[in-house]
Amino acid sequence: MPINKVKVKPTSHLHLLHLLPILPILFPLSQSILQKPPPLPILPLPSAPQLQWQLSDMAMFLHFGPNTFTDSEWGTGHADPSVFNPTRFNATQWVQVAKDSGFNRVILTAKHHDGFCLWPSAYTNYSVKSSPWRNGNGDVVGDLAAAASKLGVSLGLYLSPWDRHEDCYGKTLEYNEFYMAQMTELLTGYGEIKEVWLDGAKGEGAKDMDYYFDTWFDLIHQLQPGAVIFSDAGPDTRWVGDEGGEAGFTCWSLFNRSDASIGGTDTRYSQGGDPYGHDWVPAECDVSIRPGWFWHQSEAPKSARQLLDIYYKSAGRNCLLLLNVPPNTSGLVSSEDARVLREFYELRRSIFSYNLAANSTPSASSTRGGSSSSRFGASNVFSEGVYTYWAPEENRSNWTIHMDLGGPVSFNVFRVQEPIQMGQRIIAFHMEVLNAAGQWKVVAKGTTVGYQRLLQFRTVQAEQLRFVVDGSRGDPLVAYIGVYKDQYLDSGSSQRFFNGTASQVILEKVGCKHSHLAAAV
Ligand code: FUL
Repeated sequence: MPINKVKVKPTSHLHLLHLLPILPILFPLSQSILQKPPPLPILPLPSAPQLQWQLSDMAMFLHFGPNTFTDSEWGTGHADPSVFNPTRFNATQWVQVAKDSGFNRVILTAKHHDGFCLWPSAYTNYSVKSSPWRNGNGDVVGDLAAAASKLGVSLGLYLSPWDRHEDCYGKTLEYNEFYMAQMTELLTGYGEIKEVWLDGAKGEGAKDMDYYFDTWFDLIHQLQPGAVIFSDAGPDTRWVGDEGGEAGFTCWSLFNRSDASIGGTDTRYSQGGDPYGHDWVPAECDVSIRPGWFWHQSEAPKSARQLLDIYYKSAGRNCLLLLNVPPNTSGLVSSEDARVLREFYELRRSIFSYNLAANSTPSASSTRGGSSSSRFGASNVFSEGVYTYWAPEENRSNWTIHMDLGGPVSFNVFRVQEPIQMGQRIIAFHMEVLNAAGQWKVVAKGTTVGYQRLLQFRTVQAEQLRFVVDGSRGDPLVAYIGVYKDQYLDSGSSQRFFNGTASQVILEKVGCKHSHLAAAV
């Protein structure tokens, strides 16, 4: 191919010399228009599926199977498949209820401990194909996958390791092959699966055997690279350690997987995570809307207010809230549950859709790249999402964001978020307001932030507020700050408001103030 040569007339550069004195006038900003790059992230960091999972905020758990019909929680594994016969089964209704109440992820018990499969597995007859439902031609997993995909909701599946039905349970090699074959059916036959839930429960006296967890994890990640794997010990999300939907007041996504085991949870370690952890394994808080995980005629759902309290203690403490809503014997989410979920949605909307600080102009103790830099400026804390954030100048010891609210504002909830894609950094913080006597008064103290921290307190009226970071693993970054009025917050005990944990204790435990742990770990 011919190359076009362009002839350049040789010129002397000497004639440009006369421009030298006016160069600063011609290009006055040549230095300052260069952007300061973002700071280095601090390890460990979330993977893309972990980030996507965390941004979901909540997921809906669906416990459904023979237990629904036998009024039990842990089926023996010997219930006759003929009991499974939901007369008005409609997976679209389940997903619609989830979507209408603000959930964009659902997780189904494809197989619970009783071993009954809600899809027609080729490896057992103990499944929907032996039931009278749709003459044995139904597939709950298939219907749910289709409904979720149609309504744009993500799907997760629970496949219980403990199987009380299958004869091969207890024979290590045989059962691991059987389990992985079932997992393969689920992860290759139903489109994209976003979460695989591995329950560590196993009843006393159950046959002894080894689960080949590492092999399972590799298989799952091979077949569904976008899925997170949940278990007591990760690898991608960890059980919070209780079934009340409550995370620790301090809750790190950092964790040492090698210090945890599946089926042998150390509740305190799981609830709080580990500021020195080398793995990113955020916590998931599972809780049921009703006393049981499966639907029982005699049980009623919690109130919307109770669900909101759970939300504060789970999604408000850097976790994902996994709320179980069990379909009933007709195969539908009960109307009482749907009503409570709708009220729960309205409560959240009425509180969180209006950030009462958003009209103020925030200023910060320092800004990365200088105070004129909007890239890392304090006003970023009002833009939704984690990808815009305030960053301070390096090596400062004061990290404060000040807000003039422009007039008296009453609020009783504080929300703060970190850009977790950059690592979890904040160890402790407080929020204070200027009182009528011109003194700063601490209203709320908190420890970890992570994806989202919500704090409740008695209503204060203030014109000015300050968010102060008291300790951090590195320069703290703040993605969002909001103050809200929760009209429904009754005047509970002080225990409820400050949650009983002094952030000073945490700082001492972690062993630093304004520390830069990152360098140390
Ligand atoms: C537990 C199980 O034993 C319960 O039945 C339920 O599935 C819950 C979510 O996890 O470990």
